[in-house]
Amino acid sequence: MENCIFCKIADGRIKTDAVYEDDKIIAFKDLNPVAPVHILIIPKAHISGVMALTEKDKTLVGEIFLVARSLAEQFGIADNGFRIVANSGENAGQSVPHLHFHLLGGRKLGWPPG
Ligand code: DGP
Repeated sequence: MENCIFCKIADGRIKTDAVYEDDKIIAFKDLNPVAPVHILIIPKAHISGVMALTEKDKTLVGEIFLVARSLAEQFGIADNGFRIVANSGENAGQSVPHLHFHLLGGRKLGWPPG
């Protein structure tokens, strides 16, 4: 996608310090962190959000969760707990229309979310 900010990060048009990368997935620190650990995990291919997922994405989503699990260990938040969040649509505050999963940890996270 020509003007998608996360596509630009995924294909290197915008430089980012990736904390994980393979041929299908990239993870990088959120620009506006809301927790001591706040990482975004995204598919490199453009998928606009959760509601655009199809059967063919089942393996990809599973792989994203395994990346999240691994990053939780790497960033030292596995033991105390963390949250994985995918905002979908306006009411959830999705601001970037490219599927992304927030990995949040390093502090007590309130529930329910605001
Ligand atoms: P959401 O509200 O779920 O759509 O979250 C989008 C997140 O993306 C938000 O926390 C800020 C982050 N973000 C937006 N643009 C950039 C960027 O260019 N670089 C990085 N690292 N994060 C970004």
